[in-house]
Amino acid sequence: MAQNDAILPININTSRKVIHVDMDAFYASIEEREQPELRKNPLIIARDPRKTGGKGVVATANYLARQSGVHSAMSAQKALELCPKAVFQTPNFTLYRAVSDQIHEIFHEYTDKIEPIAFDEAYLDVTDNKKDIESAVEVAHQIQSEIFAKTKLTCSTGISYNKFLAKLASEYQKPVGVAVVLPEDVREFLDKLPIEKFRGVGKKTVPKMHELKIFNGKDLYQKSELYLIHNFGRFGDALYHHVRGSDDRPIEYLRERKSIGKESTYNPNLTTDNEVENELSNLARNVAIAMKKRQKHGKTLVLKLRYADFETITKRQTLTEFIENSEEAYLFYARQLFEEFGDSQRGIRLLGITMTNLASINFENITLPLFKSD
Ligand code: TTP
Ligand code: MG
Repeated sequence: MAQNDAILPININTSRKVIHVDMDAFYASIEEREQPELRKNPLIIARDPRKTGGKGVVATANYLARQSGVHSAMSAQKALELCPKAVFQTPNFTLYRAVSDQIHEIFHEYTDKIEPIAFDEAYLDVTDNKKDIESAVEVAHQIQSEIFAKTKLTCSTGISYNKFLAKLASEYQKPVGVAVVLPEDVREFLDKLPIEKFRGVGKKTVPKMHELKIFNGKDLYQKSELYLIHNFGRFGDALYHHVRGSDDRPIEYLRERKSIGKESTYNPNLTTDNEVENELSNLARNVAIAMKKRQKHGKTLVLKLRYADFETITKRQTLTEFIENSEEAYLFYARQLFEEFGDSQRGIRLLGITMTNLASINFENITLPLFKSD
């Protein structure tokens, strides 16, 4: 052990509790749930290559089809050759997206620190969770049960103190797994891990690793930081840290916000309605971009303006329905408020548009466009 310590110059933060959740055969399981008779067949989620003239790629396949060697990203034609009995199902993204929203709602019961990676995959930081559950393994179990109760779908979860290890853990016992990697088990777990399982070691890197006689984590661990940087550049440095169980990347979540807005100050002041219109249009566009990024929409628009003499007023307009998330819609309501309460001739030094009364956009509350594009 002392020997190892000597080559462990890095501080490893083991205080976080990270869960990686990944749904099992996601698209395929949803289709099986919708049409249970599909369960007994190999099922491939792709357009049928017999109907597309051989085009298309496999999104995913159920586990039965995977036994024949079918996998994601393979051409649908090749999949048909490997598994001629398979049923092909055209993907229904609207449905998958709705299930993804449902899963995220469940995550939010435990934490808002959620980093989505794909429709069916996310990292959760549950170090401080909303239910004050001490054990991250317990949180993972609860999430898995609740997802199953509400969607009839299974997932696998991996728990550890960083993202790299949590993800490896979730793959470890797929499907329907809950696997944990504790700090004291990291060495053993990573020593045995085939090199191709390390994050970022893809098809191109594997042959080079093998040339350097690196076949698993144990081989990788023997290499110095300089050696890995020399051979793999910055990625080599990441590997050096990962194989020691160190990965400080944070869970990159979007903070829940009560309002989203943009404002600008003007020097010289704006003095004409035209200038105001232009600036409101810029603000409306930037608010629409920010709202889209967070997948939000809102019912209230707030216009803020400050005059040359520093008098500041805010006026709001609240609708019964969500306001469509677009530059045009925000500009429309901001302009209405300005026409009613504003006066460009007094000189305007600040304008702001803020949306409040926010909710996540989902399939029940989606808004219809206000303006037709004709
Ligand atoms: P994955 O989680 O990679 O696969 P999976 O959920 O189908 O199976 P597993 O049990 O191994 O996790 O991807 C999630 C979904 O994303 C998958 O159901 C289909 C879609 N997908 C594609 O459309 N193309 C791809 O190349 C991959 C990898 C996934
Ligand atoms: Mg998955």
